[in-house]
Amino acid sequence: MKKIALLSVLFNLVLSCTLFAQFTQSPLPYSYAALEPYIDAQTMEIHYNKHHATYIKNLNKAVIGTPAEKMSVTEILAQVSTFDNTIRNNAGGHYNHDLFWTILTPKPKTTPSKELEAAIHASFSNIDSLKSKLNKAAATRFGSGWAWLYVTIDGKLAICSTANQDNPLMDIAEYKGTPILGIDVWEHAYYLKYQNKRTDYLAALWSIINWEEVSRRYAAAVPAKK
Ligand code: MN3
Repeated sequence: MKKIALLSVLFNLVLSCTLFAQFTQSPLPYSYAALEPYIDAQTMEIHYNKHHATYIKNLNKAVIGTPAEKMSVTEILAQVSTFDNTIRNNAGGHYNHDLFWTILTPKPKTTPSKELEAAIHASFSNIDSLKSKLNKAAATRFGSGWAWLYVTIDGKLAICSTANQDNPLMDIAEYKGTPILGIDVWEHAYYLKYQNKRTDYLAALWSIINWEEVSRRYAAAVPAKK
C-alpha cells in the first residue's frame, strides 16, 4: 500500500513537471556569433536566451488550468481569441521567434525554390519588389511588431505586419494565413547594433535570409496541386 502511494506521488510529480515544461525551446540552429556582421552575437544571445526563453516560461505558467494546457502552440493561435492576453502575447512570442531563428542562416547564397520563385513572380513581379514591400511593411510598423510574408487561405503570397507578438495564424488577425518569413521589428532585435536605424537592420537581414527554409515552409503551406 505504502509503495503504491509513493508511486502515485512520483507519478504526479513527473506529470506536473511534464505539464509545466509543455513548451520548450528548440536549440538555435547556429552559434550566437554566426550571423555577424549582420546581427551581432550579444543581440542574438539576449534575444534567444532571454526574450524568447521568457515567452516560453511565461506561456508555460499562463496555460496552467486552461484548455491551452493540452494544445500545441498552433492550436492555441488558431483560437487565441478564447484566451487572455498573457497567453496571446506569449504563445505568439514563442511561435514567432521559433520561426525567426530558422529563416535566418549564416549559409551564403541560399535561393528560393522554383515553386516559391514562381509564386513571388505571380504576386510581386520580382524578388526586389517583394523585398521593398516587406521592408516597407516592417519599417512602417509603429512600435513593436512583426512584418510577414505569408500564404493566404487561397494559397497566394502576401505581405502584412502585425503589432506586438500577433501573427497571421491567429483567429483575431486582420490578415490570415500561414507565415513563411517573419521579420522581428521589436527594438530588442536590433537596437544594440543599429540603435534607431531600423531600415539599416532590415537591409542587412536580406544577406542572411534562409531561402531554403522559407521554400520548405512555402511548400508545406500551399495546398497540394493536382
Ligand atoms: Mn524578438
